[in-house]
Amino acid sequence: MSTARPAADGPHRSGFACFVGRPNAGKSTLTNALVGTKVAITSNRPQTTRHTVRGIVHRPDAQLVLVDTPGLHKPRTLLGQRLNDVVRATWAEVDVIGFCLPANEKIGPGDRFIANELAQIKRTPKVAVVTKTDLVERDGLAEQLIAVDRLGREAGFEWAEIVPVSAVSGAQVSLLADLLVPLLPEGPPLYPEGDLTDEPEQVMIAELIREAALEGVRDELPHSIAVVVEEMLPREDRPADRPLLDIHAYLYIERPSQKGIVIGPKGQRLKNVGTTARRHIEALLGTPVFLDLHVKVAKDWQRDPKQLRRLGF
Ligand SMILES: Nc1nc2c(ncn2[C@@H]2O[C@H](COP(=O)(O)OP(=O)(O)OP(=O)(O)O)[C@@H](O)[C@H]2O)c(=O)[nH]1
Ligand SMILES: [Mg+2]
Repeated sequence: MSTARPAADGPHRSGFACFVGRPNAGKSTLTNALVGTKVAITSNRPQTTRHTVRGIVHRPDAQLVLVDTPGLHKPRTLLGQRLNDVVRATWAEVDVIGFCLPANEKIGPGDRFIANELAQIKRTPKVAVVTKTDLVERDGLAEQLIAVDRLGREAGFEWAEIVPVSAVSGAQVSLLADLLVPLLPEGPPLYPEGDLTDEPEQVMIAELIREAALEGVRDELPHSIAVVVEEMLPREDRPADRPLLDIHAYLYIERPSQKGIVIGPKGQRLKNVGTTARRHIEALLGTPVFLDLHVKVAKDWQRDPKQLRRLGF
């Protein structure tokens, strides 16, 4: 089940590995753990990731580009369909597919559906990544590894590897990178040294705001939230040693009734979202930020092609 680490003087390898799996399987958390920094937002709400996010792992022997994808699910809206299309387009293009399956959840129809789809992509090696191993006992993990092995065989393919990992404890995370690298083609680095992602700054900022807004909201609301950064401008009349960046962003929801929930009593919730997001944005940019956040209704945007386009889907 394991491939030896290539010799340090072996060929340099570079390429793309995508993580796929059901919503909430731990794909983005694992991407961040491998890259060593937060490139993708995460939450305990399903369908957090809404576009592919590339995270880059630099090693002396290889450059491994991880492509985090939205969770594959039964679509209920046009947005859901678009997200699934993005996942399918991605796995057709990468060098390796990492199928993430949580150690603490029984394999279900959603997983079998994905496995059967993956079986169609014949040439691409498939690695089963059993995530969240910190949440299960040894016996439970052993059972899950056997079930995952069977899942592959029933779908008609052999896993190139089956790797249990915990992105939270860090267990086996670097082993996973060691196992993915030999599956990449030989080649020079694809991204400049030091680049950890190719996400535009504006997109990362919008994502950090959305992540803060997802915290603590319930039911369907997480799906209804979209964030767009409208403007980023250095504040004028500031001394060079005390810069301030003004960021104006809109938080979109789908119905007027959701406004009150997002804003909270006396605006307290929105204020907290702003404070949390600002701290993360300042850490990302390394500069003080004034975050101006407005809530707007974009009626039923998840089902409306025109609005989806405007929101970048
Ligand atoms: N205990 C534990 N929790 C984890 C681990 N990895 C992820 N989680 C949690 O699982 C939840 C989902 O994680 P995400 O990384 O956002 O999952 P995802 O697969 O990217 O989800 P979508 O983007 O919605 O498809 C979050 O609450 C994470 O903190 C892990 O290794 N251990
Ligand atoms: Mg995700």
